Amino acid sequence: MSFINTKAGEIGVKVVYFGPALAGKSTNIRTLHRKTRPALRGRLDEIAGVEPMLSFDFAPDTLPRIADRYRVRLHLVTVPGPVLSPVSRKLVLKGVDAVVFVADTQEEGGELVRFEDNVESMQQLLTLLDDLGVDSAVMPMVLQYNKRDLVEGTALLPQESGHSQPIVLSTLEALDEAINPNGLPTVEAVATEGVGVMDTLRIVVKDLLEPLRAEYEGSGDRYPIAAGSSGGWPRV
Ligand SMILES: Nc1nc2c(ncn2[C@@H]2O[C@H](COP(=O)(O)OP(=O)(O)OP(=O)(O)O)[C@@H](O)[C@H]2O)c(=O)[nH]1
Ligand SMILES: [Mg+2]
Repeated sequence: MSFINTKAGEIGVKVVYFGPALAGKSTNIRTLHRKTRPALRGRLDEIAGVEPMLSFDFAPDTLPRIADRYRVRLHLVTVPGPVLSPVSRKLVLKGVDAVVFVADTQEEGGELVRFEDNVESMQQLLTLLDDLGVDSAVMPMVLQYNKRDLVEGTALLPQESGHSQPIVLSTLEALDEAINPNGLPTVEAVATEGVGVMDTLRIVVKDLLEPLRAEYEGSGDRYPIAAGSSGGWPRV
């Protein structure tokens, strides 16, 4: 649910990075924080502990203003990795405007991520959105297929990972079939190297602009504002 800050001249939207443990959600957020200009972004907030979370906000200067005057400020937040309690994930999802689902294309090896974890995590996401009354069919969502640098059959060095079994990768076709039946946009990524990270965010934000315009420029119905008008009151 977006919110308007008239004093700052901004509309805030919440983009949640969801996905199974160790898929690379935090790496995405850290990379984005590093790559954005300090003048445009807030501080990287980190909550440590058993349910770690990361967040920061960022107002891209390349986005068009909404209702001629409001900048869009993105509030990017990760859900906690270990699924101790779905309640905390649900709380993070409260008020969500868009989701980046980070899937791990590594099936086995090293940190032992499994194909089923992606499937379970997607099911959990859809259930939680439903619980929150969010229509997942219309909410902007992008799937990021991460860890595309890993090479099938090679072994991670024991000192890096603590494991030495060979890496098995999920095929993108199998993942698409299992977690993307409706053909959401997908981006292949290597979050540790920054590959695909900006592209993922760009796609989801592009899909957010239309609903924001509809909401604040009243393009639909009750309180229409003339196109190009700078004096109208946005609908809040
Ligand atoms: N090889 C490779 N490793 C990656 C990539 N992205 C993340 N990792 C590694 O995967 C591990 C988990 O990354 P995180 O970003 O902490 O994952 P997360 O989804 O935030 O994990 P939780 O918060 O525990 O759920 C770390 O060791 C990362 O360095 C990638 O693209 N390639
Ligand atoms: Mg994390």
